[in-house]
Amino acid sequence: QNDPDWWRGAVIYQIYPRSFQDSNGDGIGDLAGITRRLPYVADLGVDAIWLSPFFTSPMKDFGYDVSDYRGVDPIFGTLEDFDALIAEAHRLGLKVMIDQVLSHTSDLHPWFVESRSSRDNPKADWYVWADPNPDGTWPNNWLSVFGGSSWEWDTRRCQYYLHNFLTSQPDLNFHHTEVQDAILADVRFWLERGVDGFRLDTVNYYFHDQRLRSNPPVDSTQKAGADAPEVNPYSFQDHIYDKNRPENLRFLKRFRALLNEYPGATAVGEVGDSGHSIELMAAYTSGGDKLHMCYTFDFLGYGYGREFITSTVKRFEAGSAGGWPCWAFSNHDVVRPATRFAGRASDQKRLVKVMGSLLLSLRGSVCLYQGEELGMTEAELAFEDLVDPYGIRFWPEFKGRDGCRTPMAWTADAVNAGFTEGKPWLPVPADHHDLAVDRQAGDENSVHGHFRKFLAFRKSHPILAKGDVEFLEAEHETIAFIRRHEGREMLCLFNLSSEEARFELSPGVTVTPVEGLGFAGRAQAHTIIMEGIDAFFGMIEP
Ligand code: TEU
Ligand code: CA
Repeated sequence: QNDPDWWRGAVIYQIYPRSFQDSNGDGIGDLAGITRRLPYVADLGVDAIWLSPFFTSPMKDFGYDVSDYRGVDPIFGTLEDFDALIAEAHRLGLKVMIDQVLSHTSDLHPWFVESRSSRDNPKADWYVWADPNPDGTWPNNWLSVFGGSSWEWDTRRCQYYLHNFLTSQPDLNFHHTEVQDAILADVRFWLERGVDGFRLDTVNYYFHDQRLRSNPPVDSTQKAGADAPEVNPYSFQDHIYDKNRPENLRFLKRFRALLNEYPGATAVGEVGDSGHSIELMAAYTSGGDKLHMCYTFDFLGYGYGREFITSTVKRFEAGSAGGWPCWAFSNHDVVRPATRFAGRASDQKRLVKVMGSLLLSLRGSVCLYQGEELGMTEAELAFEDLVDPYGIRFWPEFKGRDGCRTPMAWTADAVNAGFTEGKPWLPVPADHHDLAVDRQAGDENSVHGHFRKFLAFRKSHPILAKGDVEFLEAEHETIAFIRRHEGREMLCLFNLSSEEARFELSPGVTVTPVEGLGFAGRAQAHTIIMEGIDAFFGMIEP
């Protein structure tokens, strides 16, 4: 239980507090609701939870705009509720990781209020301020992820300030040592309260280029092909200057030194959109003196075919220099994988099981997002239902993030599927009732039953989390690899096509199939035969 290395290979269950469980009928999930549902999470067989932000916030970006890093927003409860949540999680054997949104604050954070009050106050340089160009225009061409220039004019200082996201999310100036000190003091506050680790929001955005050089336009021929339509002009720039600074490695060492004072405390960094995200993930996690783990958006987009997945993992393995990945297919920012991978196809459930097993078979740690274990689909919302400013801005080409943030479905026959007795902040889609926990739990063949079974399998086979990986040639859309750990070898095959697939074992190799995982893949002499959308796991005889 007190293994300081618990995070290596851990499965982390992400909870989006607004949408998990409402306890007081106001239609918004809260900490007390989460605490009530923790036995369900523990029963699933994950190692840790990661809570998306519950801190004091004007909620312009639903908590990713923090105005007090040490406070619990009254919508979600109190600090006492948080203490109770940690106590219950620990009683159930779950670690608790919390989100830290350090790259930017809310514009209502007292630091920013002070910083914008004049050009010479003590916090004048805590944010990134710049004079206009001589012709009055923006200091450079940097763009905000959420649309438009990343510079916003401030009428009091008569200067621009930097924001990589909403204008109400001003970017902190990490080049300033006092800023680093203040942030680390706030992080320590939560370590003292007993959290086991952090998810670091947009960890590659901490530092900006102090020379404020304009970004080069992206060479569109270099862009990964299989992605959503590029309606967001942000992706037409190669953001090599406005983030991803080498200074970050020094800061991450400071951050790690703080965590090292609390044995077992761990960090997973979110490497946000970047043309070099796998390389950054390797750089941030290598050497054992920076972050424990990172995840990128590589597997959170539309690419999921054989070539894409193998090449991404290989790229990390080749450049990782001892770093540790954390893989994810789902989170509160992207289209739910059941819909992304399978659309409304009839074999959606099979594909969700095969892809879930693939995710849990990759070397590294894993983040699962609430509802992923139910095969929850992306909610189809009307424009009137949207609340995400990102979705509202880019509608209709891009529908934003509300579709993956609708409430968790607990009870099929209850109003709002048991999430709230009030009016939910986002609607519960009618077809989610069928996916509710009470419909699936106890049924081995349900998506939930499969995840539960596979999580137990992974736990009893550390080879899956920790072993080395070697990819093998295979026909069509079969992903094939061998995992090796402490003298044992496991063959893992995933047929992502809807056609039957065969895999020939090398001469002299024999495998003992792993039974009971619910797949149809089987061994016939030297041939493994899989049905369409299927998998096979076998221990290789020494
Ligand atoms: O997301 C960072 C990130 O890269 C996102 O901009 C992502 O590309 C976008 O949501 C489109 O899918 C983190 C948080 O996960 C997100 O919820 C916040 O809005 C964002 O940071 C700003 O804090
Ligand atoms: Ca509530």
